[in-house]
Amino acid sequence: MRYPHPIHLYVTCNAERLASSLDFSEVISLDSYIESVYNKLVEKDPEQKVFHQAALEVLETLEPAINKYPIYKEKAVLERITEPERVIMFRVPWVDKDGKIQVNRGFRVQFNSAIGPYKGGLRFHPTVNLGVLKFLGFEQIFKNSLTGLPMGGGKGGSDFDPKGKTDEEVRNFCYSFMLELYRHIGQFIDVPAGDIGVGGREIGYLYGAYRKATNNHGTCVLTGKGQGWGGSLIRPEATGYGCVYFVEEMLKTRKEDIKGKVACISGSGNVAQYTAEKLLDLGAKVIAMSDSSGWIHDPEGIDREKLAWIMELKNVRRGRIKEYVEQFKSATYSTSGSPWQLKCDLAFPSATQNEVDANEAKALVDNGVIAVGEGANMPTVPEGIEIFLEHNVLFGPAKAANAGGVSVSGLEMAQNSMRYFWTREEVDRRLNEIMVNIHKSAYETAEHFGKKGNYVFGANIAGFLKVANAMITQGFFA
Ligand code: NDP
Ligand code: 2IT
Repeated sequence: MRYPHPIHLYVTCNAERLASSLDFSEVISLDSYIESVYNKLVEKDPEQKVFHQAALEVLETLEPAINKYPIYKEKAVLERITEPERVIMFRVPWVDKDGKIQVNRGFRVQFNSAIGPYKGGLRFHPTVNLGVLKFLGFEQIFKNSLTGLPMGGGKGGSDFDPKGKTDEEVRNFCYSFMLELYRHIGQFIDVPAGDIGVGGREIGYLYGAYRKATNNHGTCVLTGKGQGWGGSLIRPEATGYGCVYFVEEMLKTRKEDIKGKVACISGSGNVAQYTAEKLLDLGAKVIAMSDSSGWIHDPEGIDREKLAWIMELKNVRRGRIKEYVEQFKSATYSTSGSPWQLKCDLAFPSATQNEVDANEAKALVDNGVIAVGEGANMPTVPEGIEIFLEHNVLFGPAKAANAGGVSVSGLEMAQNSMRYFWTREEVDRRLNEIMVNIHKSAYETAEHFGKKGNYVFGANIAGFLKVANAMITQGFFA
């Protein structure tokens, strides 16, 4: 069976190069049932390329499970799991600083609620469209299942660009966005959180708008809330810390640890910052970070003081990473290439999808990379993943490696339901335990199906089976 395989989905630090293209020159084999499911997705929405990429990656790896257990085919599980339960799309009018009315598009993709209320972040970025949010919502189904917590998969956001906007403009936008979204969410329905462009500031405005619209705290209608009004300790840190915990577990399988390793990170947002912090805690040296304009290389290492400076730059002043080289003379800044050309032991792509292309994966391998932890969602192109796996690199796929963020969101929901809170140490201990369990489950599932060490395979199948079984038990209409 010959099959189109998306390759060359090439993106670097430049957002404009995000536009992906399909190259049908390369073909792979797929089971005919899986192929027909995939073909229908492409036929139905030919422009949703990143969604096709995410779906194909999962569908390919499910083949042994589908062949072993015919019930999944009989009950049309693949056809159902690739179709969102509901998509909400809405107009978001808001007033800019000049008093002019602007209109953006808002979305919430409620993908799958078989094991719990829809759960997943909101992304505010000019590249957001339905295809991007379907890819992210689809990934979230399996990621949330892996956490072991009762959360379904969803994702939302807008093509609104918070970059360069005043606080007042961001607040106006968030208020208008929530004035529609509030009817569709709730602690037992759908619980959004942050993602690219949505951090503590945006969650604050969204929560304020929710309260104003409903006269209700909603118990836990959003996660990533501030401390003192229902937020969980460690939620800001959780995705980065969790990704490092996952890589630590992968390293243990080779009797290695983080201490003394050299690490490159892409991005300088929430995930990247706390990946760097935990790497420093565990004795690694971080030599590179980036933003969508370029990247910095600091061969002396980004230490705690420098990281604190980056956090202030990005979270308070909202400046560009290139300012780092004016402050710290040991570093260089570049707008071409990427951190992946540097020699490092550990790589943490933590910016956006398709940011590690095949050449960059090859360069990392040639430079001796030992482990890759995907902090971002789907940051490595399919060809790049193949290169890592072929060369025996410990490759932690996003669904497993970055599940720490949504896990602590789940713990925030639990604390809100109890009307209580846990200490920093307690939440961090639980986060670590969840990441250790996700690693174990992905590792053992891959081994069970004869693919030892292939965490892509293990994470996809382990995440899928729990949701698929719930869908079958609840009947085809659910
Ligand atoms: P932030 O908005 O805090 O930071 C994003 C970082 O990535 C910034 O440095 C940004 O640069 C860079 N970036 C964004 N878009 C692009 C692009 N198109 N090309 C190159 N660089 C880009 O987001 P997060 O740190 O929260 O998210 C980063 C990744 O992690 C995303 O893939 C997200 O889906 C994923 N993730 C996030 C979780 C969370 O809890 N926040 C949980 C799990 C996964 P600039 O400032 O110049 O735009
Ligand atoms: O991609 C992700 O897992 C997130 N953006 C976090 C979602 C959440 O609900 O905390």
